Amino acid sequence: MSNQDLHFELCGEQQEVAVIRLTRGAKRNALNDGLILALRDLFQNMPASVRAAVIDGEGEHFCAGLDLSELKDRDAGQGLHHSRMWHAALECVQYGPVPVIAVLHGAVVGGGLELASACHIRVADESTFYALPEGSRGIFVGGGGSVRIPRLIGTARMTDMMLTGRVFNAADGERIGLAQYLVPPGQAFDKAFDLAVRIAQNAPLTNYALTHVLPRIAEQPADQGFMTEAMMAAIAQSAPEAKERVRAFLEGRADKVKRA
Ligand code: 1HE
Repeated sequence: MSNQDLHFELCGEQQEVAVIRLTRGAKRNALNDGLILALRDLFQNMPASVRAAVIDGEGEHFCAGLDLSELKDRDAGQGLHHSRMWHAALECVQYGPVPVIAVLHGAVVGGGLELASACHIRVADESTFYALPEGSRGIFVGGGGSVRIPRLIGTARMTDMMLTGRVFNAADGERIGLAQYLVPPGQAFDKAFDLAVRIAQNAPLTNYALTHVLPRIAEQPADQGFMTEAMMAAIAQSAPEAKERVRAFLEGRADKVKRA
């Protein structure tokens, strides 16, 4: 992967955390085709040491969404394929090799919210604001937002955001489910990184179950979901690592659950 607008770094004691940063701050990290393809390539070629990833944006804003300067010359067929390209890339984020944490600050708008929605955890600082300006630009979401965002906040709220241009601030964003964590300004990266280090310590099969199997169970009718759950549970518990972790608890070598 080489793209001047995307920075990649391996961090953590065992290089287990990938830190990915959009570095197109001058354009508010607007996502052009090159950047979307670079994100796809990066998640398809993640080094084997990586157990969790963090996505951040340079400057005052996480991401201003689609690079609107590339929109103007496309016909309908090209638009269809362009949207499908975003789908393929964000699918690589959501169903990639590791859990991904988005570090949100400033604008998280349009395709920026679509990218954030493809991540598994969103940590926002108090400067964050969320919008879907597609409605006022005369276009529609095309990066999977109509599928993923209603699953986070409900169809009615997304409809409102697009029909009226409603902007949610950081506190309201956390309240309605756009972010799972809300922290003071400037602290989202550190919080996300700590979470990534923690997640990286889980059994890889458990993380796989959570990122690849749980969302599918959530889409299944209950009867099928129970069956998929039982099969995943059986696979997870049969791994030697699971047996060792359970033994460690029973022998007093593992942490208890502590009060929040
Ligand atoms: C851009 C983009 C962009 C900024 N495409 N160039 N997204 C939007 O409709 C959001 C459009 N952007 C904004 O509303 C604002 O830029 C922000 C609130 C994000 C930031 O405001 P601010 O005052 O900090 O920055 P700015 O002065 O508006 O922008 C700085 C530069 O970035 C400027 O370029 P310059 O050459 O004049 O310096 C802007 O033109 C440029 N810039 N945002 C291109 N989005 C898969 S479908 C998804 C569909 C969508 O995402 S639609 C929503 C698009």
